[in-house]
Amino acid sequence: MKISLGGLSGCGKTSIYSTTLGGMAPMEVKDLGPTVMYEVKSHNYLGLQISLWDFGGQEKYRQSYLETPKLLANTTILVLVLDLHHPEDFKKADSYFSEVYSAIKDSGGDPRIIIFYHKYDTEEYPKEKLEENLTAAKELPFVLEYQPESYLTSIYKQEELSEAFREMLILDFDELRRSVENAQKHLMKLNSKIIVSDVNGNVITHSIKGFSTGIQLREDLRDYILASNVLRENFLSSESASFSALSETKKLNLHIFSYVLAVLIMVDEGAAVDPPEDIEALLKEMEVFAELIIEASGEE
Ligand SMILES: Nc1nc2c(ncn2[C@@H]2O[C@H](COP(=O)(O)OP(=O)(O)OP(=O)(O)O)[C@@H](O)[C@H]2O)c(=O)[nH]1
Ligand SMILES: [Mg+2]
Repeated sequence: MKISLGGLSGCGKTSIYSTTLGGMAPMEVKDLGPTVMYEVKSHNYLGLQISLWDFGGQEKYRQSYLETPKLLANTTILVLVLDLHHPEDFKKADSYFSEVYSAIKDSGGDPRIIIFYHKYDTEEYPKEKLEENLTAAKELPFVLEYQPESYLTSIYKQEELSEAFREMLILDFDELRRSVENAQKHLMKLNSKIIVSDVNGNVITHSIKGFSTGIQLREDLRDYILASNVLRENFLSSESASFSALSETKKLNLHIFSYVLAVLIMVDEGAAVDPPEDIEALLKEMEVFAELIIEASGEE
């Protein structure tokens, strides 16, 4: 799956990548330089092989890759980023969006188009103006013509940004999407702190308030999953396995399903305990989810 990120220079593409799949904090991306030509990053998310192409937005680079159509060819999802803090550039962005899309179409591609109305935050920007710009953005000729799926994004709203990213990645996989929705429904009913991730530590959904570190799981938890997964492979030689860690005040249960999916359940001492049958129902559902993930990565 090839995702191409396009937009004018400074609109925030590299920042979006860096704070989601790249695992960086928003404060760390303040001084990024402009991207030279383009950069390609590879990721495995839910068993899907994703290559993310971040196309530099400076004029000299835009011209040069638009004249080299094979760079944009085979794009599955075209993510166009529009900077809501710079309405004076909307017209220019609009023509660029059309050019990029046409270049992909001309090379035989038929990508899904997604627009990120970006910098949807009032960091150094007045609220009224932001809303006014958003209204104007939705009237741009490219948007009216193609009516793309859209998200309001900001690197300072990590939870929403990750959610948008996650949703986008599985938009074309109906069964995976349904499984994620089912997991979310279960999580809403449970008291335990639960994180569903893939075994690489990409968070799929969770029920922990204030937990928002982009798409990647916190490093210590990721290490725990990786270590347990190695145990599963080396000692248990089974597709699925469960692990527990216990301290005086905390209990951590990890369930790994079919190599690919991890469910972490954390219970603090004194917290309300969930009925075992409800946890069991979630785990059953996730077992099916894991099988669907394997099927989907085979179809890719
Ligand atoms: N307020 C605000 N600033 C942002 C946001 N995202 C990015 N920025 C800032 O925008 C500036 C430019 O970001 P980049 O990610 O380098 O922009 P780019 O689209 O990759 O630019 P090129 O590589 O030249 O195409 C940086 O100073 C970021 O800190 C956001 O959501 N809100
Ligand atoms: Mg960049």
